[in-house]
Amino acid sequence: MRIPSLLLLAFFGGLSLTSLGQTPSSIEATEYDPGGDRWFVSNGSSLLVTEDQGENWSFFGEAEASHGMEVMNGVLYAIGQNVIRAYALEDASLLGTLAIPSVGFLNGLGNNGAGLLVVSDFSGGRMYAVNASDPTQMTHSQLTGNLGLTPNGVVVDAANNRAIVVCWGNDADIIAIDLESGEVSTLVDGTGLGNLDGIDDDGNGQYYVSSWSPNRVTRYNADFSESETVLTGAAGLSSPADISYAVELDVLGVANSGSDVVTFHNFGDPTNGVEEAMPFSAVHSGNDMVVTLSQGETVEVVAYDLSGRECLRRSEFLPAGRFHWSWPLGERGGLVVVRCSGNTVVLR
Ligand SMILES: [Ca+2]
Ligand SMILES: [Ca+2]
Repeated sequence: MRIPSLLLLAFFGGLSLTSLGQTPSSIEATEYDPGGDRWFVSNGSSLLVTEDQGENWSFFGEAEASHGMEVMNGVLYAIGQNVIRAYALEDASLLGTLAIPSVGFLNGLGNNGAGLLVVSDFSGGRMYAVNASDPTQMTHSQLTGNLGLTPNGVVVDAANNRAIVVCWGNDADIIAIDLESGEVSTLVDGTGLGNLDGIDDDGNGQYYVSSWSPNRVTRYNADFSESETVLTGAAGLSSPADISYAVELDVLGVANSGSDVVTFHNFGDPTNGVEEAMPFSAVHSGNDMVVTLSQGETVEVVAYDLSGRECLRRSEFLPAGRFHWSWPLGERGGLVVVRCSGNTVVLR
């Protein structure tokens, strides 16, 4: 029986990974795992995980990360002192490693959701593509020559087949690299910000960028023509390094390298998570999803697979009553988000 054995594995895997009371140190990057609704943080020579947004941290097996991390297709990819390692999300086992020759300082990591990683060499000034379609046999290719810049955080804009990279230094730039041609273009020629570190997208066409000078997170629109400050030191930022936006929760996680604290910032509907007086309920029951409405409402259902990619979105008006829908993810893992009247329920 496939499902019970997987459940047992997840259960005992979870037990064996739990050791209480770890305190993050030497942190640089955080990454959201939508399938497990948990966050990872790079911890120098180890890798910690939290299921309660930082109240409790435990070791993620023997995994290690010093810099960028990405979750893609059931795998956590992590940079640890210039080596890229692939870990199975289900049990933290090491699936494969990749050491790219002659690099200076691998720092930021992005993914396209379809087997491709993009990594920055901060001191070498170069960008590399990593074919991770088989995490046990990762291969690399050089995407650019020396940019004459200090590339740091990376996010892949899969729809436009490009990597977007934020750079270190004064009045730092934001650039884009075409993933087919390697052609480099400048999206923001001087942000007015110093020492950009992390970048991620919100799944809705906006980009969040962290900077150290000043301590800030800035939100850009899709073509980087407009920006606004959304977080400052007052929100707990301290040398904010790599960041991760959980599109399922509308929460931004920030690894603050100055304080060794991961901070979490809600950019969603402020009524999210309020369970009192909810006009509807949604539960996952066997092969079905059961939605119960006390009055006629528009219900939106969005399903995400284990890598966080949206694989279904539907929205329709339903009258009061109880409705059985087939479970949108079938046999696959992931999350289903049900929204109704400003309330959100997350099912898995
Ligand atoms: Ca990243
Ligand atoms: Ca970084």
